[in-house]
Amino acid sequence: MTIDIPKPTPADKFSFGLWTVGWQARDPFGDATRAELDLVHSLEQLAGLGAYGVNFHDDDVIPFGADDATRDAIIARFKQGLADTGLVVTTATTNLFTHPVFKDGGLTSNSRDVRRFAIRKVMRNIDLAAELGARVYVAWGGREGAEFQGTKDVAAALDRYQEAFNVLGEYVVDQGYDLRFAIEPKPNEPRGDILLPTVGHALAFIETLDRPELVGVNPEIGHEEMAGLNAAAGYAQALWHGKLFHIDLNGQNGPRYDQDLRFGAGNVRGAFWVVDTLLAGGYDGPVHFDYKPIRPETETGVWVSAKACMDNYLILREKVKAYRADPEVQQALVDAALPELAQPTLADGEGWRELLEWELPDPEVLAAREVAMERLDQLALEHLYGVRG
Ligand SMILES: [Mn+2]
Repeated sequence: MTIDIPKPTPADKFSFGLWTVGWQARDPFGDATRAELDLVHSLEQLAGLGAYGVNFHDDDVIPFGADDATRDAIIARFKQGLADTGLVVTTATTNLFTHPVFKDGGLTSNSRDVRRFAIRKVMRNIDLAAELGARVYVAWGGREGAEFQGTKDVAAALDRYQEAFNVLGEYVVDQGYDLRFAIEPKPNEPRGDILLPTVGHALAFIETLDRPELVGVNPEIGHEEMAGLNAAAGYAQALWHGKLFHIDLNGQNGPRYDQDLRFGAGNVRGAFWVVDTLLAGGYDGPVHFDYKPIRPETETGVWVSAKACMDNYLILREKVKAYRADPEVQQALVDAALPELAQPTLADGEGWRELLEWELPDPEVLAAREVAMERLDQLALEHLYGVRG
């Protein structure tokens, strides 16, 4: 049985980090297995596959420390590449992790000079992001953390993190940029423990900022699963808070090193529920892939895997829609009391006093009620396995 996979369209808003396809596959144990990809070549390939946009770290485009003339020439070529391919810059971010200056973090380094240097680096790339039309500025603080508890005062580091987001928020407002920040949580790697390790930590932190409305989250499936969490549940809560500003889709097989597999590889069932959650929650931002083509592949595999990320999203989207449209599923949702969960627990005008007047039901009868949840979940699996459509 062959099912036609829909073709990507601009309305799908598929975007890729330039560092994803551009990863030369250097890892802690081995050298690069792939040559550096030319920036414009990457844009042409991604556009040819049906992508809508790209996301970049400053250093993906402009080498760290490049002089102004070099920088200007690269930016001009990048802009021409965007114009020629029709790709848009949806998102940008700052590399505060590769250069040894950031060996103990950027915005929360113990070194005050490093923190000041890091904020300046972010400000400079925010200017470029705004110039290129990015609407989201991702902040992944991979080096913001420690290996040993005693070497980082977490409370002081959070003070400095807060200070950094406050000054950067002020910068964006003062410059009149239409740009919002999205914090990307990760529990560990490259640091032993990273600050703001999960969506929940980040959401709580955001509410302490001067301009919480400017800051949301960018949950990555793999990062949540590294922490043993259900990524879809994190996306759902971020949506509930109105804080899902950006998404990083990829694949992971449980708590281990950050695999960054192509989207849909890894935890397939989890990927199905992430897509369902995004559709149900009305997420309308970039559908962004942050993955790494596996190290043994040549450039051929790079483009195969980039296409596969989009294909897998489109396949899962079809399956999720078929699941939600299936009359048996709709009945099973009723049988499992999902519509009842959507009802407020107290009626209009009721408070605790009225609740005290309510005649208590027999708890033994309630305890014995049918929940019909196995049936509902099996229907989802049958859609995912492809025996219903
Ligand atoms: Mn990752």
